[in-house]
Amino acid sequence: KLFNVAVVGSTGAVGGQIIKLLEEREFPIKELKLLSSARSAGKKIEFKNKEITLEEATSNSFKNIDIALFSAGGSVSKELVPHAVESGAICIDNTSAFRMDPDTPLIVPEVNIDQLNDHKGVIANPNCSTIQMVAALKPLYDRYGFSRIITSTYQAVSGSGKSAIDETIKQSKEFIEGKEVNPDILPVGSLPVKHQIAFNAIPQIDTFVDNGYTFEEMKMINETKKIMGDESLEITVTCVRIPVIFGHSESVYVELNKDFDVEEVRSLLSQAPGIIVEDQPEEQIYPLATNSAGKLDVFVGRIRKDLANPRGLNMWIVSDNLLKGAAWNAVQIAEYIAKES
Ligand code: 11C
Repeated sequence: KLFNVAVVGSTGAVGGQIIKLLEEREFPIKELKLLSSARSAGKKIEFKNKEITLEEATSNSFKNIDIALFSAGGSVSKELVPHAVESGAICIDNTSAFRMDPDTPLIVPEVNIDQLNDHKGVIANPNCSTIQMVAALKPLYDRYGFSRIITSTYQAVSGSGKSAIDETIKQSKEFIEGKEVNPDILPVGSLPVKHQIAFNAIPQIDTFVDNGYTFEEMKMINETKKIMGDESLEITVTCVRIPVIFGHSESVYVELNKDFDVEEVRSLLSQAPGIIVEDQPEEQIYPLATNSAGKLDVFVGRIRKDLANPRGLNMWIVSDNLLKGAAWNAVQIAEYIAKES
């Protein structure tokens, strides 16, 4: 069976990767509609050696569309997803607009693909930093159980879009040349205060909510509970932006409910879908953001026991935030939908 597919947000960092993956994975497409803002409409993008002209995304864009992949920001999704659903499309939404809606499954295929069909037209794709963490935690949850997770993230600027990548490179050059650095976008484009990202670490991703945590941290906490199907999980997170272009890194500490052996954890994770263990400290082998860029997997290393708590486990989890963290997870969901149709 072939599908009419629409991509909303075609010119964005994630949209571009979605289009590339649809082509590389030979997704069964009858017609591909590339949608964008009015500003980008009329531009052309190559797909399978043919040029497709971008059209402005409007409420009328979804007639005859079977699957629509959204990554144009939460407000666009809130406005257009209901129209796409009404037109009969299954929407895979990469924004935070519907993630916590009880009628919307929040899917990481390696963790909860069994919930795929519980949708009412919308399937949500989780936040990038959540996806890579739960993909690595799920095999441990099933084998040992756990209730306490403590995570610190080291997140790439591409998570904040193309303009944040450009800003990081521009600031780095200015800094090296001894010129004045004028931050313009990070940490949050819409807020008045900006901070230098070049040669820096910014402990703020997204806006603050009223409990002292950022929205990014709250997403990791709430989405993890929903995906793992365990509201009792105790999770605390600090999210930090660092001047890496692609690939989020995470230091994750988890207290397991049973005794464990480090070698057994390595073996369990090595066999888990979508996970690659890179963990040979004596050879200085561990996951690196630079090595994860362009790959679909989640990389896990630095697996070791807490010296104070024998049930405490530390790991370093890395993945390309635009791929498994966004475009690949979304296309993977689309592949499951296609397979089941
Ligand atoms: C970042 N995690 O790195 C964010 C980007 O909710 O899908 C993804 C935002 C989201 O800035």
